[in-house]
Amino acid sequence: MALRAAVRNKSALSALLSQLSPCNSHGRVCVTQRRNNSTSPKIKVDFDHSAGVAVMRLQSPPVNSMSLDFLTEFCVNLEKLEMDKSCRGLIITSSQPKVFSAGLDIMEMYGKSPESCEEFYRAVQEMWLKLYSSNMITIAAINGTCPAGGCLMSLTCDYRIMADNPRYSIGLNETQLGIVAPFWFKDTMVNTVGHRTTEMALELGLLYNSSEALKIGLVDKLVPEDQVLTTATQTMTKWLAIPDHARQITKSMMRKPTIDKLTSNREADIQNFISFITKDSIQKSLRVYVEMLKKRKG
Ligand code: CO8
Repeated sequence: MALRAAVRNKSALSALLSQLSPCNSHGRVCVTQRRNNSTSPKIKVDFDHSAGVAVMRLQSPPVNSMSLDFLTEFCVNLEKLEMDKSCRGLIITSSQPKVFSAGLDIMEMYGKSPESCEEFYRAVQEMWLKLYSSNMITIAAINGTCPAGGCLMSLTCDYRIMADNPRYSIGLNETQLGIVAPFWFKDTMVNTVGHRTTEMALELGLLYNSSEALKIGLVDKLVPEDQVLTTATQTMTKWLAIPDHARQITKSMMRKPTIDKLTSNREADIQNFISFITKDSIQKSLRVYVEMLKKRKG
């Protein structure tokens, strides 16, 4: 609960951040949370002080689905790095085999009260607002499949490197679940690949394999899977060579209108989500999709 309150409240956030402890040796700092329960952290951050670059590993088995706890932990860690002026770059990758992130945790949207839906959706907005407006250089090292919310998280970064593997897919596939990508998901994709490609991709809920994703500019580079992280580190060096203030102002100039659009419509967007997701027909679509996932497994 403290984590969740922290995302909503700045002073609670500062108190919580002060509990985050540096550990480890060799000049690297591993930021983990001192938690009162036994749940293992869903996010692991290694901050290399000498390079000024942090690597954030998504480690929420089995598929890094973004639950409320996951998103809250993500935001707290991001805020901590953002406040540390020595951290200039952030690489986001997955510790789970074959999956970067399965997107939003569907179970947070299925059979939940309007209050729970609100808390969850607010956390999704918060993740996007924090990451899209980050002063850090952000690189997604996509080492697995990356649908829906996972795709959004990577699109929100400055640069995307994906494993060259035809079995890995990426895209905003919401319509396949019978749901609609929020306008700021759509805007983030439009800002990356343009209007026409986004229109078709979103209407059809397309998931692209890695080479298709490169072709439409959904990702910037493909490399063999075992080189995703090293390539992200090398790419980071290139971006670090640009003076921070000039790059940050430019990033803000490019992204501010999109960010302002959500900031000024945030409450209406939440109400819209609640009334949509709690509809019987939408709940039925989610149930069918979850059953399909389970059947496919068997
Ligand atoms: N949320 C919750 N549980 C999930 C999710 C998810 N997104 N994805 C998978 N799981 C569960 C599975 O049901 C399964 O559970 P169990 O073990 O209990 O049967 C377990 O995770 C493992 O899944 P798989 O066996 O399917 O694992 P695979 O390695 O075979 O496949 C995939 C991994 C490809 C990621 C596959 O799980 C998959 O396709 N998942 C669904 C991905 C998806 O469609 N996500 C969309 C989520 S919606 C979203 O992100 C944006 C919503 C925007 C808001 C809308 C406003 C209206």
